[in-house]
Amino acid sequence: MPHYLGLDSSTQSLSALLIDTDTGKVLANRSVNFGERLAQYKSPKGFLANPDVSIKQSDPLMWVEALDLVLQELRDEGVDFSRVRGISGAGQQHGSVYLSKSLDDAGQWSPAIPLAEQVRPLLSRKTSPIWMDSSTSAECAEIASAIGGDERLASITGSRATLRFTGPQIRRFYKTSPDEWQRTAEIHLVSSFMASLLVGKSAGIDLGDGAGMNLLDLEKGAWNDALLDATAPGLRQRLKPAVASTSVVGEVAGYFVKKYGFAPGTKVVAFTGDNPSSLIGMGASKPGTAVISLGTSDTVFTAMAAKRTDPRGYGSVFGNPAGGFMSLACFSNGSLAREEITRRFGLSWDDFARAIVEQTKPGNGGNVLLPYFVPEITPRVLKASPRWFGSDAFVAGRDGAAASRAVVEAQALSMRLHSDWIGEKMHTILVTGGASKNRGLLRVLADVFQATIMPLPVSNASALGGALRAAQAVEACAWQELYDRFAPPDRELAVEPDASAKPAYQVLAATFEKHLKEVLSESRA
Ligand code: XUL
Repeated sequence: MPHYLGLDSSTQSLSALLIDTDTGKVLANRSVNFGERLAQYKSPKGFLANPDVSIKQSDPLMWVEALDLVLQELRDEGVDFSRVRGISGAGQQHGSVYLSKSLDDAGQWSPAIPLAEQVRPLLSRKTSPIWMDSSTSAECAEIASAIGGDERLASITGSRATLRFTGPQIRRFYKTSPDEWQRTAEIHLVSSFMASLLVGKSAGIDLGDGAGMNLLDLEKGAWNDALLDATAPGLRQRLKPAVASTSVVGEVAGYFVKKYGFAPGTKVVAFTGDNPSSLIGMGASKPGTAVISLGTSDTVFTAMAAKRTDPRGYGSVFGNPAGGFMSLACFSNGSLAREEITRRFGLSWDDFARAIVEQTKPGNGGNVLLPYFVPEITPRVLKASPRWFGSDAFVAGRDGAAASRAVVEAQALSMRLHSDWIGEKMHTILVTGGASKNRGLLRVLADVFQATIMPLPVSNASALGGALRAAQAVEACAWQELYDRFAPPDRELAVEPDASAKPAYQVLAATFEKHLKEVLSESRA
């Protein structure tokens, strides 16, 4: 009975999911929430406080400690790791980890000492910039100009110079911390860092997540020399060659064999980004099915038949771990914005859903919210600037029901508007993530997209994607076989669109876009 382990190191938690490929069962599914379980890192939402709101960084040791913690908990729960044949996983995209020594030269981890204590002296930079960071406007402009403009950059890497992407982040580090830069021997993404911990040596960045760096030539599947030079001198020596997402990057390190009982020789498959991993976990790696992932950030993505780039410049193209490419649009005001509304109005998630389904109607009586409680990625809004338009009670913050519908309608309209470049009508949309069980949200998505919305029964698609990727690489089986067993959409949970909502959303979309234009021109001014 072969077991496979999938891990997902995301913004707010580390999840682990164990599958049995014979029975098609998920055997264990556990998460360690950083804010709750590792409060000593002072990162209640997964990142450190900073007086400059554009700076969002995390302590990478928090991710290391969470790995020990989740494995410990699974072992205590009775998981027999000796039956695991392969491990893979994912990390929040774009975040980077800086080491003073290549992990190839760091020696073996000692099982007698917690892993975080052994990694601590290897960090050349104490904190990791993460995807929520928006402090790299100057670096984006410099990189784009050095390469001949944003269009050219997008044609090579699939994305324009993007604030949260790793290349601009690396350039900022090189410019602002030259001494630490000199001490840096190796740079990892969160994904390749987690894989490296597991194998006890340096694991390559995979083509799926590597595409989120503004450094990878997508067609060639290799780092682009001109971009490495435009980003920071000596960057090539600090990056291992990128690897295919299906590569085995090594065998599990002795630390995990001795401490948790993994079998020696257990294979570790390259880790990828959480969105590419969810594409697999949702069984959506063939073009034709779109996915909406509702998490700290909301994302809309789909496997692409051919590479295309977003003319508005917000969307990205990443590698599809099953081969080819995928599109992605990322919205930073996802669950953070929804939580802000429930907090302000003292609503439970049930109240929030009821407000949408029972107390308000499509179009929300003309009440519109621009839900930019934190700087927004899509479209680019550099300063938090929520705006309320509509009735006096709504604008004065006295109508919790309208506010609940307004945040979700704005998110859905923005997702629809900013994923039109993908060029395919979305008839069926799979939904995953923490909020994917909320019937209020699902109703609005179905009506705005006029599509069937299908939640996936397993809530952690990214960790599941890791387990499926490990199984596919080790057993060389067909993706579809795995999807049939582990990712069959549950048609009973499907939410069908209500055609009578269409006119209300035509009107609301026009109002939303008008207000959005005003905010964007202010943000640029
Ligand atoms: C995608 C992105 C986010 C993170 C969240 O480009 O920045 O979705 O991957 O973990």
